[in-house]
Amino acid sequence: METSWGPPPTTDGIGTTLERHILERQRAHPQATGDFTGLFQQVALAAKLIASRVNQAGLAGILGLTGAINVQGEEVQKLDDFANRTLIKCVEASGHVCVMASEEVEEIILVPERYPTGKYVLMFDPLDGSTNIDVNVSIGTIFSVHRRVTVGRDGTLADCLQRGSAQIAAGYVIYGSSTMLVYTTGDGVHGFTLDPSVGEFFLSHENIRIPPRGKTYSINEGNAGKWDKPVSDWVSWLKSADAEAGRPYALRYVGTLVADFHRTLLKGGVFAYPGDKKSPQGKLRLLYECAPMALIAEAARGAASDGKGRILDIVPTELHARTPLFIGSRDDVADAIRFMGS
Ligand code: FDP
Repeated sequence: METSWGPPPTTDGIGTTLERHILERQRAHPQATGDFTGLFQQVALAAKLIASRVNQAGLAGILGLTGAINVQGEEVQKLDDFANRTLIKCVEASGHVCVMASEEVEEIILVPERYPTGKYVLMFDPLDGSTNIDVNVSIGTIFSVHRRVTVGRDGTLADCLQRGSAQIAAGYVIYGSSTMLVYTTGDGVHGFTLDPSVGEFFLSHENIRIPPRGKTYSINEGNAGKWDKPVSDWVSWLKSADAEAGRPYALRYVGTLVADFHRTLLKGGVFAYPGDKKSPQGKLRLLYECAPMALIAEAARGAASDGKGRILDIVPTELHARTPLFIGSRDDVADAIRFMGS
């Protein structure tokens, strides 16, 4: 059965803003200081600033490259750079974090001396799907929040290298036909749609659950020549006809993780970026992409695996570590794991 989404009714008829939603949940924890709500407000502000820039991209002279090469060896787009600077600027002055890390920056990002530090660690992929920026296809921002594990003014690398299951929140923003922010604090996944006329995110997708099985698979088939046999066998199986089992699956691939994951979250199915002969660890980054999406997937009753075990159990050894990823509907991910183990 298809779920139809929309704002849930409120007693005052105003709608539930992102801030109100987080505040109400915080009140359930008497020890809460409001710090977490404060951090979220800054992330949401950055998302609105980025969304506004994305919407004007063709007009504002910010399409194209900066000329720089990032830590991943990729050409930096102007919008990538804008999104990265915006997130850092919005969050660093707020006093809620002790350290940050960005997919675009080689080392950890410390809070300048002029600002206080706080107990949280924020990691983010400021603009996911860079190759889709110039062609007006959905792009996104991904973020992950941990509690610090070190003491002292500044956070350290150890605060960033925590396993995914230690995340206290994760989310993403999709700049698509509308701008949406989806987040979890581990118990339930909630989606908010930006109303650009008021500049607020309103609850539109309450308690999202991934269907246990879907009808689509999402993978870059252009890499098929480099795949290992288990991946080739799995994809061939997904494409083989078995009407009773609902196969063949349809292929959907945007090439922006946020967009491919968002569709999978709402409709079910499986997204994969496996390792291959050239890149055994695949392409996607554990800390900025896979772990936050895995927290969301599991909180929505789906699953996320590297083909062997839970993504959330992986202990990162470096800031920019990569991992193979199979994510989405519980039964579809279980099928993938079965093939990977064969
Ligand atoms: P991009 O390089 O365009 O920023 O990790 C980045 C990412 O996009 C993901 O968003 C996306 O799922 C994947 O790479 C696409 O990679 P391919 O072009 O190799 O399919």
